[in-house]
Amino acid sequence: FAGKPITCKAAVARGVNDLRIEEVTVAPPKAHEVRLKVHSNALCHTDIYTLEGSDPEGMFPSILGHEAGAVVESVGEGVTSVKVGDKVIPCYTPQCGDPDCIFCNPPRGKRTNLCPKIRSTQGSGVMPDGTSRFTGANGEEIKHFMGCSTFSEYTVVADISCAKVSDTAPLDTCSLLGCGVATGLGAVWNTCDVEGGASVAVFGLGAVGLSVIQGAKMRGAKRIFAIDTNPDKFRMATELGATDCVNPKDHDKPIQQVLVEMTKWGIDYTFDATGNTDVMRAALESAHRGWGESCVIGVAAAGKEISTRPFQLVTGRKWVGTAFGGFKSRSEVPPLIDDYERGDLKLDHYITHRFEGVEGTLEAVHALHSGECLRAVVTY
Ligand code: NAD
Ligand code: AHE
Ligand code: ZN
Ligand code: ZN
Repeated sequence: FAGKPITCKAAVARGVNDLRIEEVTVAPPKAHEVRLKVHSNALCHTDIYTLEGSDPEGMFPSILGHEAGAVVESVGEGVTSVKVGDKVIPCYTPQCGDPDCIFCNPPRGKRTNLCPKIRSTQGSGVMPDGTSRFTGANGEEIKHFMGCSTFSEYTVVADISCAKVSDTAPLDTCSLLGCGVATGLGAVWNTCDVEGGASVAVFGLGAVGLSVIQGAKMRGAKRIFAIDTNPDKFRMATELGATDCVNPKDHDKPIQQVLVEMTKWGIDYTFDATGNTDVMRAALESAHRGWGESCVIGVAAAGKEISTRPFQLVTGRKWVGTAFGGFKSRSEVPPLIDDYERGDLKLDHYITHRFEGVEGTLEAVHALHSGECLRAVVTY
């Protein structure tokens, strides 16, 4: 197929909550682009958030999906970082590595993964040259999403978005590291750099929140609070290392008051993994007087804003946030799958549901809505 368009199946988001399995045509990759055969896709809450119409950058028709394991089918001119047959994780946060990119290079770029090289076109649903590689059955343009669009048997991404992994890496497990699980681990390890002995609280126990717990336990955090309104999430949280499970519905006081009373002065590091702005406030206000740090991971719906009394910051709390857990995608994600292959990083417990074929994407959406699902992996 190299150099020629490919017709394949994709789950196309036609409008709010309107996901349809359709035939699409995927054009060959242009310069510095890579066409991928998607092997497995895990569903992240952010895909649902966009499908539900909550994303200010959301567009229809588009091909969503951004947690995947894939194989390089063909490459465009000038691509040297990957070759046909390589296994890759498409990453919505690219890493251009250009010598003049102040985000990719030291001194200050050492502290961030927010390479802006293709961010504006990515947010507009097109490739860096301003056009789409997807065409629908009626010849209409279909937009890309988050630089990945992995709800499709084939997709085209920028070469700087492809993290090449080992030839032995299992592509279904790789999908988890394309977003949610890498984000939770990185929020703890990179963004907050949690130290051994610290106390940690996580609000929201989906795959993102649970990977915060896993990362905190691996760092040697002593007390780990797991907070969710769905008590079914507490079993896995405890298995991963949570010491205290708290359901806000069991209390008639604000949850931040409950947590501060349990600890006297609050918790060293708190994380929001719900996307609810009231919960973000509760997480900040549960942080320790004098030094507590609260990290926003959750993505809030369009128009939502966060607030607190400035006194909360005056008295030493910090409010921070993370994108993709601060991981520089191409250099720092592949070692995570190496850790998995060596048995040093457990990941299998996040896959609670499996479906076959692009059609399985519809079932995956139902599963994530059900509250019983951490990650539903669809293998094409
Ligand atoms: P999920 O839907 O699987 O999990 C969310 C959890 O939050 C559920 O267990 C739910 O019961 C719980 N919850 C909902 N309301 C709550 C409340 N008021 N109090 C306590 N718990 C509550 O979602 P996920 O895939 O784990 O993603 C979590 C969030 O992180 C989403 O907002 C997603 O968009 C975002 N996200 C951000 C990044 C990033 O880089 N910043 C990356 C991945 C996901
Ligand atoms: N499009 C939204 C913002 C969405 C958002 O914040 N996305 C997270 C990743 S969620 C992954 O599941 C993120 O990392 N954002 C950084 C970026 O550059 O997009 C909006 O508000 O417009
Ligand atoms: Zn860069
Ligand atoms: Zn995601």
